[in-house]
Amino acid sequence: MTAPTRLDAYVDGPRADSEGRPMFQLIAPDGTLTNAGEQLGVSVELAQELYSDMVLARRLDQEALSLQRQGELSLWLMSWGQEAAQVGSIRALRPSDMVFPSYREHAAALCRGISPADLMRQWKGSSHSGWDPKGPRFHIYSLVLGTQTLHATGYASGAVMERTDEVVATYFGDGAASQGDVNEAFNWAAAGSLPVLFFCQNNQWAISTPTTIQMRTPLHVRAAGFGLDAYHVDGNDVMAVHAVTTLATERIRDGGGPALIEAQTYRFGGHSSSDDPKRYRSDDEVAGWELRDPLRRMETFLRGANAGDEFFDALAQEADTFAATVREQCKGLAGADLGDLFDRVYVDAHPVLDEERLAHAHHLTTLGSEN
Ligand SMILES: Cc1ncc(C[n+]2csc(CCOP(=O)(O)OP(=O)(O)O)c2C)c(N)n1
Ligand SMILES: [Mg+2]
Repeated sequence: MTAPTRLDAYVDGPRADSEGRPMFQLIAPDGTLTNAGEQLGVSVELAQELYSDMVLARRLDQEALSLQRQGELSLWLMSWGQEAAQVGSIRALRPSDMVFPSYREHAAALCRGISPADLMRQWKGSSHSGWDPKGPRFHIYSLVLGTQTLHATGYASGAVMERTDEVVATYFGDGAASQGDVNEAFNWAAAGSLPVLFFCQNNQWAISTPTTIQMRTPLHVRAAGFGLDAYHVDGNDVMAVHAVTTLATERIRDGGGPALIEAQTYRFGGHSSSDDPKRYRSDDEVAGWELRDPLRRMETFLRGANAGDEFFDALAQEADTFAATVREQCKGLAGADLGDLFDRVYVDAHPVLDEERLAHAHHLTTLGSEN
C-alpha cells in the first residue's frame, strides 16, 4: 500500500460523516493559499500548466457556443465553469488510464488530445461520434445519463482479468447520480474492489432541477454505504482537484478499491445551447458563483506567485490562435446527412431504423412540397 502522505492529514478516506465533511481546498476563491495550501505547498509550474489548459477549454466553449448561434453547430453543451474539475482530474490520471465521460467533458477531452473538430463533429450532426476511444483512451460521449459508469465498471473488470495496472475513471453529474445505473455501478465496483474512480461534477443543477430536491444527503456521504472511498473537493480549485485525484488514483492503483470524488462546481452557461437558465435560477446565485470562478482564482494566484505579463500575453495569443482553429475546423466539418446516419447505427439493416429512414425521407419530401 502507498505510504501515508501529508495530504492524508487533510483529505481522509472513507470516513464520511452524515453532515458531509468540509471540502478540500488549496487555493481560496480570492486566489490566496488556504491553510492546507500553505502546509502542503502548491507547484507554480503545475499551476501554470493547468491554468493554460483551462483557458483553452473555456475558449473552445465560447467559440462553440458562438458557432452554434451562427448555425454552424446544431447543439452545444457548455462546460464553462467546470474547467478546474475536469482539467485537475484528467491531468492527475496517467495517459494510459481509460476514461468514460458523460457529454460535457470537453476540457478533459482536449487534455487527452482530442481535436476541436472531433469534439464538434457530433454536435454538428456529421457523425454519431467524433473519435475512436482507443487512441486517446477516452470513450465517446454518453448522453444516456449514467450508463458510462456501468461501462467503466465492466471495463475495469476486464482490466483486472488482464492484470493491467490501470485506473478506470468515469465522469457523471449530480443528476445522473440519481439514476439506478450509477448506484449499481457503485455497488458492483465496490463488491469487486474494482479500480474505478467515480468522478462526480456536482454543478448544482440537472437541467432545471437543483440538487436540493434530488437528494437528502450530500453525494459523497452516500459512498460509505457502498463501501467506496470518498473525497469532497472544491471543484473550482484546480490544484485541489489535482491533488485529491492523485491521492485517490494512487490508492486505487494500489488495490484499495474504487473511490468517489464529489467536486463542487457550477455550470455558468445553460444546460445546452437550447436552454435558458434564467427561467430557473437567479442572477444572484450566478453572481455568487462567479466569485468562485476557477480561472479568475488561478489568475490571481499566479499573478501573486509572480507569473508575469509575458506568461499571460503568450497564453492569450495561444488562445486566439486556438480559437481561429476551432472556427476553421468547425466550418470544415461536413453538415448533417441524416440518411447516412441511419446506416451507422447497426452493422446490419434494422426494421425500425428502415421505417424511420422512410419517415424522414417522407418528411423531407413534404417540406420540399411546402416550399
Ligand atoms: C437516462 C436519461 N434520463 C434523462 C435524460 C435527460 N437529461 C439529459 S441531461 C439531464 C440532466 C443531467 O444532469 P446532471 O447529471 O447533473 O449533469 P449536467 O447536465 O448538470 O452536467 C437529463 C435529465 C437522459 N439524457 N438520460
Ligand atoms: Mg448537474
